[in-house]
Amino acid sequence: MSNTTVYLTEKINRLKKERRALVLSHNYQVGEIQDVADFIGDSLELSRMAIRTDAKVILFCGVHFMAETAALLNPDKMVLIPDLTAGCSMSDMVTVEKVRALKAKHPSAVVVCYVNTSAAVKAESDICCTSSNATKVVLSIPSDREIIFIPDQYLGNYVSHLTGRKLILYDGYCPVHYRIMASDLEKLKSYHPDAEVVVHPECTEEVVAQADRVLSTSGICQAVRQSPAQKVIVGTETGILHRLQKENPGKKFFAACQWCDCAHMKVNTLEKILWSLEDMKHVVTVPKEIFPKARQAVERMMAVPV
Ligand code: CIZ
Ligand code: SF4
Repeated sequence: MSNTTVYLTEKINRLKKERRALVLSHNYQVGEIQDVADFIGDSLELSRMAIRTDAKVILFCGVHFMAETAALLNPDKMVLIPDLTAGCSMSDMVTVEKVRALKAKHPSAVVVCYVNTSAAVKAESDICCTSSNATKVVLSIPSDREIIFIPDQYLGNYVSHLTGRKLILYDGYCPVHYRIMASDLEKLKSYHPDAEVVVHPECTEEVVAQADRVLSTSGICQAVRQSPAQKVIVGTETGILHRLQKENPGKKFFAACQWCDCAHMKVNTLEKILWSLEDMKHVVTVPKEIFPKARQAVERMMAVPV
């Protein structure tokens, strides 16, 4: 750990006590942010953590839609994000107008939105889902109903395949997971034939087809902990490797793609976390016109038994 990291970490730890703030880190954050956080997890786990805590200030180290989801579930708490520009390329691919156009084309369809959407898009949707519960959310919808699934075509395709439900898909995708090439994965598997292959469902069908397990980020962490495999090829954003290596020091991890870094996730830095706590910025709020409907979509998801 560099001197600067030690210095910033100490300052953050002191200030978070003073501010009585809870620091949450997504599995994709850089290692030093994960190390200073009170909890690491996926977006839903972190939002749930925010509900459970007595802390009145939540510093959400992740991207904007995640902090917005935490704000929707914690209206009485102050939710901060280190950098307001931390967006999500996939979430930007779907707008309110585009969802309305799809709904006009399929007026009786139920709209399922991936958590990677803005609160405004969630407000246009009936129920939200994450990569860990998408299958259960889709199966909770009566089988005679049409379903529009936005915005990730790859997650949608995978869920459609698992559930046998025909989904009306949207053409969104994650440009970071799209970088994982099936041909590279094939080569890596040939170098490490004894490795277990775990990938995220945002990957393309060709990559998913080569995986032993297809899981959300926290699903990957849990599966790796429980698996006897000593070598693991990981197909998702590379920030997760820090957590995997820390929790499983004896195991060897290989990134399915070395360039699988999300620029949005990586705009957060230790300095920005410190500045956030110093100045109590940047507050993430959801406009009151869309708040009730967006919250309803998230609450309906949380009511689906896991
Ligand atoms: O919900 C999350 O945190 C996302 C976007 C991915 C995952 O699999 O954890
Ligand atoms: Fe969005 Fe992809 Fe980055 Fe996740 S990894 S925040 S889906 S751009």
